[in-house]
Amino acid sequence: MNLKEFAKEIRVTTLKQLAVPGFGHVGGAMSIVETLAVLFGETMRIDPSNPQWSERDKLILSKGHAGPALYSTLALKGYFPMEMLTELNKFGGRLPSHVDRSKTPGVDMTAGSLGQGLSVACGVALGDRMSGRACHTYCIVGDGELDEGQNWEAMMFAAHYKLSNLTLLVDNNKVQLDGYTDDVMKLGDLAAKLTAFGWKTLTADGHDVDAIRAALAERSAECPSAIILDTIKGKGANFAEAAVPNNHHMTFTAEQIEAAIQEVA
Ligand SMILES: Cc1ncc(C[n+]2csc(CCOP(=O)(O)OP(=O)(O)O)c2C)c(N)n1
Repeated sequence: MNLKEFAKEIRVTTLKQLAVPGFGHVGGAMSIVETLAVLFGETMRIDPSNPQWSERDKLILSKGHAGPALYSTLALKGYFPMEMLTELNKFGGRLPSHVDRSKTPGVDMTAGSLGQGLSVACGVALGDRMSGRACHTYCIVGDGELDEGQNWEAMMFAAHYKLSNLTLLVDNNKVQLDGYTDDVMKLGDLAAKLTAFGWKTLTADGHDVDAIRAALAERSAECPSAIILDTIKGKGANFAEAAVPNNHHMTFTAEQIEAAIQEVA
């Protein structure tokens, strides 16, 4: 699969999806597009026709508000029909604003209250190992989300249990809900901190599929690995990129979406 093309398709599909309600978490959805393209396009062992396959790799989208990007990816991979994407944020629909594993085929964790995903990912990875399953668990967190202390407990846990079947992907877009992460709570040298916690730590341009792929190839077989992805909040949606740092949740017009699609395509 051409991962650059797949990323473009995810981005355009996400913009079209968000156009239906006319509002949503465009910033944090756009910053993880290339990550999802690499994971679902080539890295993860999955079977879209069998989302509950016990031998599958799992994705824990801890920053659950980025659902629209994941929904586009899942639809494009055939987990559910493309027409279902019009259900985003609809009352009683199958694509809630924040991801819900009981509603959407292919979603592995219900999220929305930030900071919990890495703990769940640890449990899933340890459970797979104890059950003798050669599965890998991927967990995407936001940089702002790392303000939650539970993440750091999970980091210690993963290192202690040498969870080499766990990969943490940090969407380091430098912005959170109400401002720059550096202004709200500085993360400092995140790579050094993760390394000190016992992780193999890598960095990559989060909008370069080849760089993400190269970082994945460098992961450790002995301990958990983390990839800190340098990203831009709202990447590819020009109206959202222009609004940084106020692009966490936005309203937008059909014309803005159309112009952004033209720019991406
Ligand atoms: C426990 C908890 N506290 C606060 C919120 C409200 N909230 C939703 S998104 C967000 C910002 C998250 O920032 P980041 O993880 O950097 O996400 P991104 O910028 O990638 O969208 C906050 C504070 C929440 N969902 N859960």
